[in-house]
Amino acid sequence: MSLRIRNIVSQPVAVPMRRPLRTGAGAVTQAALLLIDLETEEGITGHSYLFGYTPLTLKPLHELVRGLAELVRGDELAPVVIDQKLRAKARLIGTHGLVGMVLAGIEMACWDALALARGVPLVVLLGGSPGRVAAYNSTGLGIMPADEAAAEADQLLGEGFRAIKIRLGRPEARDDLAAVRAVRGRMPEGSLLMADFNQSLSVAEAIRRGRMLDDEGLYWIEEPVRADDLAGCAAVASELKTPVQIGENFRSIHQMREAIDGRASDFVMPDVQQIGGVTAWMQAAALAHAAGIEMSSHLFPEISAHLLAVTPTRHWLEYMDLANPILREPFLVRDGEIVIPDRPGTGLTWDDDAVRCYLLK
Ligand code: SMN
Ligand code: MG
Repeated sequence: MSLRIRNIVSQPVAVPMRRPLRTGAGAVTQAALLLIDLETEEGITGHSYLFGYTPLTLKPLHELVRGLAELVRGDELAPVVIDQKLRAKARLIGTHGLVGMVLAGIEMACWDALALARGVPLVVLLGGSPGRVAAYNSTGLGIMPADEAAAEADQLLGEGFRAIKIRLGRPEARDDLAAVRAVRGRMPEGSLLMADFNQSLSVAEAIRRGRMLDDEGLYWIEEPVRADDLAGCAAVASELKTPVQIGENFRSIHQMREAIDGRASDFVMPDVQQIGGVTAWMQAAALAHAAGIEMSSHLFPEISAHLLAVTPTRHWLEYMDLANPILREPFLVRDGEIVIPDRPGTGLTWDDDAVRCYLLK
């Protein structure tokens, strides 16, 4: 049975965060989400959401969804074809930034609707099977004093995870070091600590601070310098023993290919929204596979779980709970693994009462 797109609508919500997060690139205190519903003539509705980083982006994103929907109304629900059509229409303005985010959101909603129509989880449509994916707890450990970080690490591990991530980039390197040591001191043998600078350092400073941290047992150092300075990333990666991780700011598979070609990092972690959706993720997974590089996810744990399950070099899923307050059935975490729900589609459905409560007017 083929489906036809009837309409694509969206709702901007500002959702409270369980643990507001201070990063080296500013604080995230509420989750600015755009909930997308792709309605078909046949009555099946696909869902996806975008993360707007700040509520300021939500109205423009909402307007872009409305405008782009006009271009595919009545079209057959074929995610790759729809995506190619919309990308061709957006070629002059380019497919980065807010436009790129909306293209990815529409594409993800197409895949969800298709999986719903087939009656299978997205992972099954992609050739995999539902199961569990190893996750690290990224819901806290913002930039905060060392003793508070240690206490928060206890909470994050207490949720059953064996890997967590700390944000770094305090004004003084010694304060980062103190926080890492305080957190490490609370972690059981065999558990992993990732660290994220959110692009806050110069190349020279990243090498200096990286060397200070090199014997602290960090599993990776993420985005030490500007994400688009691939040569700078490569310089840092070649100087440090600790693996360097980048990817949440890859805006296309082409940028990811440049990063891999330039040996900008040891690991990669695309963001499904920024890389361009499900199809782009699968292509990114092929690039990482061909290069023999471990690939993790960034945000969007719900759809990323399906995608990582069919990613040949799958590494770690970033567990964030940003969308939980507006989900009817938040995804379960068991023993530090996210459980891919054995229900059709991605498994995203909105809690309508909560959505009404957090709707941005
Ligand atoms: C991050 C990015 C965006 C929002 C919150 C946190 C961070 C991460 O870079 O990798 O989790
Ligand atoms: Mg990051």
